[in-house]
Amino acid sequence: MTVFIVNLAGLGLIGWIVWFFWLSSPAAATAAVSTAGVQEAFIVVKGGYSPDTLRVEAGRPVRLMFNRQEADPCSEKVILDDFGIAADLPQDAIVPVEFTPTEPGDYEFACQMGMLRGKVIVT
Ligand SMILES: [Cu+2]
Repeated sequence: MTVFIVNLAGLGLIGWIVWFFWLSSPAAATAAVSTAGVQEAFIVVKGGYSPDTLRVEAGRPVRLMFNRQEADPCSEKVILDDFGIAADLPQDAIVPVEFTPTEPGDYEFACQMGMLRGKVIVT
């Protein structure tokens, strides 16, 4: 009986781990709208983008402020192909990247090698 309970607890734990790491997607951060009507979001670059998913509205300017907090050359550029943007991200600086999405959709941003990824969900 004890063995059975232990197995059940183990299965429950495995299920939780699978759910937590693979199935649950973190809620997308919604960009804050400034008084000038710009949708602003602050993104920390450190082994990835945090947050890595942003929700904005079409037809309004977006300003993503990238703050790279690492020396890893992997993340020294951020590319937004759909908007023709390639920005250098000096370490510890805050680099604003501005564009205005006109069409709803998912727009990816990534480092120059495509290893770090994030996306802007335009609705
Ligand atoms: Cu990279």
